[in-house]
Amino acid sequence: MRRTLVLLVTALVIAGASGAASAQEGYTPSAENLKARQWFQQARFGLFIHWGVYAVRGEGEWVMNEKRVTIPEYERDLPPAFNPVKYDPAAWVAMAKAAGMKYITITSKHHDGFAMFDSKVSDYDIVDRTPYGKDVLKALAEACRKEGIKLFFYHSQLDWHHPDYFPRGRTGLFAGREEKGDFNRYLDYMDAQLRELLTNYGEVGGIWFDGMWDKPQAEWRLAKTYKLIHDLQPAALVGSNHHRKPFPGEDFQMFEKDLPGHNTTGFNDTVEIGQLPFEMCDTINNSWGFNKNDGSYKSTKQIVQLLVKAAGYDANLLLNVGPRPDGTIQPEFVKRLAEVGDWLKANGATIRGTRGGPLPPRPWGVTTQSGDKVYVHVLDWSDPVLSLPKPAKKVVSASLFGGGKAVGFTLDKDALLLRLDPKAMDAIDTIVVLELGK
Ligand code: FHN
Repeated sequence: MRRTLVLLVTALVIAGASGAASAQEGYTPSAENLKARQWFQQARFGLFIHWGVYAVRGEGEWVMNEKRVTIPEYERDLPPAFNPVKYDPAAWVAMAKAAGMKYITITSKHHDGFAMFDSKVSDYDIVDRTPYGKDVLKALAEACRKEGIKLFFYHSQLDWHHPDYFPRGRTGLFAGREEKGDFNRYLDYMDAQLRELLTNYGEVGGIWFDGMWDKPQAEWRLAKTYKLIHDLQPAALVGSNHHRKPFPGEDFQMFEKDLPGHNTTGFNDTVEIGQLPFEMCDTINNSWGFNKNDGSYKSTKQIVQLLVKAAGYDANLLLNVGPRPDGTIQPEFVKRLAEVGDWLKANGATIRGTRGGPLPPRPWGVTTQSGDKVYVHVLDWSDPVLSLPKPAKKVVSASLFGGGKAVGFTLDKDALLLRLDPKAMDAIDTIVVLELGK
């Protein structure tokens, strides 16, 4: 699956960029939007939630395309079986908060085209087609508002269900749709659902688009869609997972499964780094949607180090869970999020509210900074001396974060040498605080 996805996305992205042509040229972010971008950069950590009727199959969110399930089969088998009676949005929000997260990004509609909210422009939604019959996004929005957690909506531009998503892209070719349709009618439908999301759920943190890579040649009318969002909610941040340089009208840049500028996935090779706030998204196991067969969980140490590295790259980490069809979140995810939360309770000041740098990321770790403090995050180093380029400002003191134990240091012509006591090294992240003077 992953290899096909990588090849697919790469091929698509390389296939050229007409989408860019229709971006929001001349877009000037509003004062509210710039303020929201600052908040976003300070937040550093969010919860990604891939939830939909595909959870019923427990084979991830691409099951319709991978198992070549036709629309009639999908409609017959999944929505009628989706009844999350144990869904407790307050518990989800409490879990995110305890993990030290400041926002939640949930799938309002994924590639299968099924709306996880009460849409008036389609009955292919959770209220009209499931025994559960309630708007799970409405309940989550309320729970978030109560706890001061911002809510973002992931929205798939790619749609394997809508008849007017035509000409088809490279996916959704086994859904059994007729070879005809009007793409602009599909985009009208998409804009209508976006209007519902930005009108009926209170303040929305932003829209997380995905799927443009399915038809990069297409005329996506981005200017119209982005303007709609900025007009309805000026502070809402628009981002699109198109794996290219941000288009005018976008307010943040995301990187899927890679730190900014890296390309371990194969589909981040066309990404150009822009000037917008960064966000990296990743899974705890290897799946976005609930996958009962996927036990390849990252350790809590790996997750914390990912969060720290992301901060060192001046990026947020949006960490994913795929809830089960009954509405619960599997214990392997809950346990790791709680442990990350414990780590952040002790060390959050070295991540949240900081910017990446001043030193670019290194093989041994990263730095984050806030005011005259620089946090040196030693993630992978065992020698007693660590050499860093000499900071521009004078180093007044060096000490271990949390305990304040002094760390010996020497400044020579162009290097700062930190003397690290192996006994004081932390298994996850040894944080040396440098106080900088004038
Ligand atoms: O196809 C999607 C996938 O299902 C998931 O939503 C990820 C999340 O970033 N994005 C796409 C793959 O690039």
